[in-house]
Amino acid sequence: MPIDAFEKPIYVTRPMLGDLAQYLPHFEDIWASGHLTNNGPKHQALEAKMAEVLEAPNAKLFSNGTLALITALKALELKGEVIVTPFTFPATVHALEWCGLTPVFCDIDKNSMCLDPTKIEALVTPQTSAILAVHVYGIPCDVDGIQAVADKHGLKVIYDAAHAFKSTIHGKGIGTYGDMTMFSFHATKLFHTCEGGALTFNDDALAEKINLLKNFGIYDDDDITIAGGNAKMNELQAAVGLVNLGLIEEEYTKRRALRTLYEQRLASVSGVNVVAIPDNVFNSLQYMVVRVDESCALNRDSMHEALKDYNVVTRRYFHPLCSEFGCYSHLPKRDLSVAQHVAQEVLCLPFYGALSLEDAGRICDMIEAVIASAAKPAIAVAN
Ligand code: T4K
Repeated sequence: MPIDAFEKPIYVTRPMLGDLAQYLPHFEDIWASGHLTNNGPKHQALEAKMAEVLEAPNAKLFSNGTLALITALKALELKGEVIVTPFTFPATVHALEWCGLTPVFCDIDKNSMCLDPTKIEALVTPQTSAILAVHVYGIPCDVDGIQAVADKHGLKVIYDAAHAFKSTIHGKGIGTYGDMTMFSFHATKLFHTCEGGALTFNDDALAEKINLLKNFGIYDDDDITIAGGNAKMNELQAAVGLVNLGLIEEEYTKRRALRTLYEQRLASVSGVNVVAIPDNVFNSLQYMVVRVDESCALNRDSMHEALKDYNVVTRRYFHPLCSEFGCYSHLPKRDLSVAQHVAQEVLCLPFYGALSLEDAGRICDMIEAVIASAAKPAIAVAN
């Protein structure tokens, strides 16, 4: 039986939003106080809660994840070259460029899709100052393997955990690994503040420096001690965050049910493999990623296109690789064959709490239908 397309586009994600009434008391407080930004009471309340939620000794809020990452690189006073994954959103690599650092692309592990620690060492030079790794889709990097290489060569380790809100490894907050970790609270993230982000770190001595770096370096009325920028989260963002923190458990429950449905329905679809959550990990449930391999009757790009006919807008996060962008074409070409292969396979399916199980089931029907029509032998036309 033919399947009807959705009437309206079904996107890869939709922001988690509570009832407007839940946010209004916070907005009324802000209107009454006239305190809109610069470390106001909402900011302070969210920052204190964030350290608890992310299970990290220090958490600092930012206006977005990209500025948080740039601030981390500045705070650690990195120089020269930084070894980085090409399989990420451009912001990861752009942050290096904005700090005058040279990205050195390193290949990834075929299963975790994160930086492969066994490939890092060959890229270390006297100019290397750090490793910037991404817990892609909230799947943790091999943190022990990366730390071992970093310790051997005296390198800093920065993690981009934009997708890994509340993730843990062996029960330990993911933001406690390495020298500094960045989280994104963009509208497309499970926990969001419309735009926003955070840094977590263990070294208390960095806290004041981070505060200065995100507020022009203003030490007091008389002195600026550091050439800082402006990366502060404002009160409206923080208010949205305070409400949204109360909504995430329900969002997890809905996403878990969706994930189970996708896993069950796609288990029998040849060549479409749901990316598994590793053992001993609490996953952020940020994306519903499948890998479309060569045993599937149509390739990932064809599936992405064919689903559009049903009004299903999937995303090919993260294709093309950052190393293939024009702005990085001047960098030396390296062997990134695993990353190139992975970037051809991945597809993020619609995944958000407000998506009904029925609609997710229809999306699975559509995936089956587009594969079946691709697999049909061509009918010979008599002339
Ligand atoms: N590092 C990594 C590994 C990242 O993935 C990101 C961001 C960063 C660093 C930087 O963090 P931030 O500076 O952003 O905090 C989106 C997000 O804009 C971006 O934050 C995110 N990664 C990236 C993976 O996804 P786009 O260009 O794909 O977003 P867009 O506008 O196409 O949105 C996707 C879908 O979401 C839309 O089709 C519809 C829906 N949507 C989106 C927005 C913004 C809504 O329903 N409402 C909305 O308000 O980048």
